Amino acid sequence: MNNKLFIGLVVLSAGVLVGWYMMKGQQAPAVNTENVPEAPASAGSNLGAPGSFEGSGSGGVEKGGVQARSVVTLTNTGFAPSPVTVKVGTTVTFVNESTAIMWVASDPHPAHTILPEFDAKAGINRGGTYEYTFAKVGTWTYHNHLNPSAKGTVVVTE
Ligand SMILES: [Cu+2]
Repeated sequence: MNNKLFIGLVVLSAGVLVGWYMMKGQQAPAVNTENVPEAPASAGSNLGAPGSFEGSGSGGVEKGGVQARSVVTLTNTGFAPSPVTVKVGTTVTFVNESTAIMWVASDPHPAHTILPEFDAKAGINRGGTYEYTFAKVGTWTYHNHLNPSAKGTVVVTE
């Protein structure tokens, strides 16, 4: 009896979903256009860096893990890429693509004391972002304050 109503609802829902995805797609590049320095081609100081910081599939990853663009995505499997290596002064954008609320904060949980300013100080919904500009050289570990088993590392170099 209500087939028409049901089909109408399905079409409406699909439209809303498509619209949401398009908006989401537009947000991601827009936040990366400011304050992200281009990595110079002559990153010679990283040649002898110990360990391998292979990113997990992000298009912006260069050899050695130094990135011109710095975006870390939280999905239901955790933060990626991690670790990520950036130059001091780089703004890293954390994008919440998980199905839960994201609260990026520096270790240790729950005190957040190794880099107290590196703390979203609030939950960020799916599709939202948190940006932090790393002004101090060091290896900064962090976690999702609302799900502390999700961990990540940002290595900040000169
Ligand atoms: Cu915490």
